[in-house]
Amino acid sequence: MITRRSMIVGGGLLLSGCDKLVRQPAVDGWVERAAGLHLPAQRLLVSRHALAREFSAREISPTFRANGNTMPEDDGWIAHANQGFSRWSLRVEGLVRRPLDIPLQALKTMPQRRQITRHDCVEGWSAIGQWMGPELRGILSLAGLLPQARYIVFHCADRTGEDPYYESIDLIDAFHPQTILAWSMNGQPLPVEHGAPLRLRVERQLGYKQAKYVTRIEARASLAGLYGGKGGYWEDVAGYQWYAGI
Ligand SMILES: Nc1nc2c(c(=O)[nH]1)N[C@H]1C(S)=C(S)[C@@H](COP(=O)(O)O)O[C@H]1N2
Ligand SMILES: [Mo]
Repeated sequence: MITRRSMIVGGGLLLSGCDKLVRQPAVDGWVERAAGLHLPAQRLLVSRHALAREFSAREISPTFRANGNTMPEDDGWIAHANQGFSRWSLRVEGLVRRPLDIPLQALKTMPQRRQITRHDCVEGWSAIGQWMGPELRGILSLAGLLPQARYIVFHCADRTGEDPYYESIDLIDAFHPQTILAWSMNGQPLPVEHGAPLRLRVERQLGYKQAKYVTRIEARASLAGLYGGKGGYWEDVAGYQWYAGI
C-alpha cells in the first residue's frame, strides 16, 4: 500500500522529471494511472526517465558487428537504395492528427541529437557507436498524437520468410530524449547493413528493439491484432520480452 504523502512525492518526481512528456494528453492519462500503482512499480517507472550512459569519441568500437537482416529484399526499398535514398520518405500514421510523409532530407535538417552509446545484443556481444538523427518526440509532436495513442510501432522494410520485422515502444520511451531516428552512424550516413536509411535508437533497451530499415511509424492504442500481437518480431517468434530494459 501507498500513503497519500508518498503518492504526492512520487507524482511530483514524475512531473518535474518530464514536463514536456506530461503535456501530451495521452501521457496525462498514464500519469493518473501511475498514481494508482504501488510504490515499487512507481519507482521503476520514474527510473525509466534516466539517461543511458554516453561515451567519448575515443571509446567508439573500431568494428560494430551487423546482426539480423543486413539487406532487405523488398522491391521498394531496393529501388530507393539504388537512388541513394534521395526520394525516400518516412511515413507517420495511425492515431495522429496529421499523417506525414517526411523526406529523408527534411529529417536531416530537423534539430539533431548526437549520442555515443553502447548497443547490447542478447546474443552476447556489445559495441559502442555514435548515432545522430532527429528526436522521435519532435516527429511525434509534428504529427500530433491523438489522446488514444499508447504505443509507437516501427515497421521495417525487411522480412524473415513471411514475417516482417517490426518493433514497438510505449510513450515513455517514445518521448525519452535519447530516442532518435538515426540516419547517421559514426559520422557517416547509416550503412546498409546497419539499417539504411533510417533506424530507431532507443538507448535504454536491448539490441533487438533497435529497429533497422524503418519505413513507417504507426501510433496505436493497442498492440493486439498486429502480426503476432506481442509488439515485435522477436517477441512474436521467440517469446523475447517486449520491454527489454538494460
Ligand atoms: N529491421 C531489423 N531491425 C533489426 C534487426 C533485424 O533483423 N531487422 N535485428 C535486431 C538485432 S537482434 C540487433 S542486435 C540489432 C543489430 O543492429 P546492427 O546490425 O546495426 O548491429 O538490430 C536489431 N534490429
Ligand atoms: Mo540482437
